[in-house]
Amino acid sequence: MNIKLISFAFLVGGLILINKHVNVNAFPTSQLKARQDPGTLGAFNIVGNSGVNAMHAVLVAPRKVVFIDKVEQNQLKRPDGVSAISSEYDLDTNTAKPLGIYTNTFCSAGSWLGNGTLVEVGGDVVNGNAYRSGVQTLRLYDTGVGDWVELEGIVPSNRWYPAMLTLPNGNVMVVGGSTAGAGKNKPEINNPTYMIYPPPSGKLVDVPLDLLTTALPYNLYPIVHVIPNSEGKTLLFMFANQMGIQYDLDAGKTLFNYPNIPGGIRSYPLTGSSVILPLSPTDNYNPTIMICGGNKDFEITSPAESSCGRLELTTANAAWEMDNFGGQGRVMPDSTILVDGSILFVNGAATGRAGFRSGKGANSIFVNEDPVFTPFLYDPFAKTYKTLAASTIPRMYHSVSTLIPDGTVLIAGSNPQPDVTLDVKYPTEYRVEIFTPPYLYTQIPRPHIISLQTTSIDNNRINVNYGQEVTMIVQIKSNGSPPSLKAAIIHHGFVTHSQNFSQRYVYLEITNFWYDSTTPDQYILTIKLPPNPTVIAPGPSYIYVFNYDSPPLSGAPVLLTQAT
Ligand SMILES: *[C@@H]1O[C@H](CO)[C@@H](O)[C@H](O)[C@H]1NC(C)=O
Ligand SMILES: *[C@@H]1O[C@H](CO)[C@@H](O)[C@H](O)[C@H]1NC(C)=O
Ligand SMILES: [Cu+2]
Repeated sequence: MNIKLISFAFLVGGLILINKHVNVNAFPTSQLKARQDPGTLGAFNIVGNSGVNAMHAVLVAPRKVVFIDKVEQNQLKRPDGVSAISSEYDLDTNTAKPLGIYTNTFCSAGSWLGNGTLVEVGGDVVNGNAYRSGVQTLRLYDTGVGDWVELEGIVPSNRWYPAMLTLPNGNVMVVGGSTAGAGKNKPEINNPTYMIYPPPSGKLVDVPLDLLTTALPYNLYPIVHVIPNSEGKTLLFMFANQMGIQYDLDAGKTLFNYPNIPGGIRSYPLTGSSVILPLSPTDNYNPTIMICGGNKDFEITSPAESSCGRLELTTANAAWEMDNFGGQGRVMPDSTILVDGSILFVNGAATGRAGFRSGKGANSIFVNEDPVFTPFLYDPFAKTYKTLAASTIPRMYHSVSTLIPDGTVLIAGSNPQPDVTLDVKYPTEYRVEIFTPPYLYTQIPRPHIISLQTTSIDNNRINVNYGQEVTMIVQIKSNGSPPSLKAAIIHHGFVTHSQNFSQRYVYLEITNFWYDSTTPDQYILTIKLPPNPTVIAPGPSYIYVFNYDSPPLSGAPVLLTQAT
């Protein structure tokens, strides 16, 4: 079906208008809050082998995830016979194939350019004959090419444990890190600067950032998010240790300091996780950051931090609102926003910090202990936690979690040691799990997104623009009872070390909604995309339409750009 057929059908009276021009004020906030309790706790299933340890994970297509590891002796080999450190995982066949990385990626970062190319930066020094230095390497991955291109030595300073972010103009920002590996950072190896790629001046340069000095020694993998605003300014929330600032990137200056977060330290190796809670047009995308877990002391017996803080980033004099993180301390938790806007907290340890084991075999001493097997589902509206079904696999240092467009969550990795070790209590972990959240167990019919702007949904990204109203055809086998639809756009981000660079969840206004009586179970919707790239990063995202809290069979892949 295409647009012409829609207007034809409308003329012959085949379309029944259910809800014309739902304006922003009438956008049903009550519906956002109404959650179905399906009475189940979800389930983990082990589905395959990641080939390399999943230190980083990034969804590159609806059914494909790329993993990146550090240099180590993985079973999966590159064509030249050397152990691979990056793989592409196919979610349909549950198999991993090696990708071509030739420089040391321990521990780098990544984020999408607005044009849909993934950028990955940094790492560690030369490793044997097989891996060249990665500390000044910039890597590019295009879904069309399906493999890495490495630009060695182009990064002006060494970057180990930097953060990355997609900027509203589509460039990426690389923030901080150290110039060499360290258990925790120190002044001699600190890199208190950021750089932007592609460089606006034509030449890659490092720009000083004071926060990265103030927050020593806990400033690695800093937390960085774009603050939504209607003026289109590039305002950033930057945070490390316990300190947050608002930074004006256009002016190159710190505007003010936020209050310090109470409780423990939140940055590597006392690693916590951050998430910008779902944004909504109903309150003009008022952003709330939530930062969870970490630890108080750099001490391997220290219990993990059992608090989360929520802070409204654009409310004057806002204070941190603290809770007990569902009653369970975690260091290195992963926070994954699900299709219905709830947050899944998973993975991590109840004791210790990020880092490698010392000693061998039975004498091993792990710096992270007491793995937390149970995920918590957090409702950002009710501010409640629900304990879900547990995994059987410890997932501590170097593990990941990411949303898949079918509404499930891929969970992989854990490797608290310098090289592949299988005969220890917490071995190098290759098993990939899929967690099926409770919302997939309801009897509520799942929408099937057939087309977007007349293009059928497959694995290809459909080009859309900020502020655009897009038409979608959705099938819902609702047995006569009317569906209750909501829509959202999700930028899935780049996941590593409990951070999720450029992650974003934004509710979308449904502006029109018809039932197409000419085709059984078929609905036609128009959906309004966010107004500007400070609300959600340009580049690859997925549009979701869900019925009550029941996710679609798959989100629609789009490439979101500014109209030219
Ligand atoms: C996106 O921009 C980068 C940097 O300029 C370039 O290397 C890459 O080829 C571009 N990707 C596409 C799909 O045009
Ligand atoms: C990162 O955020 C995106 C978007 O909210 C989500 O889909 C993804 O699963 C998140 N993953 C983690 C580990 O936070
Ligand atoms: Cu690491």
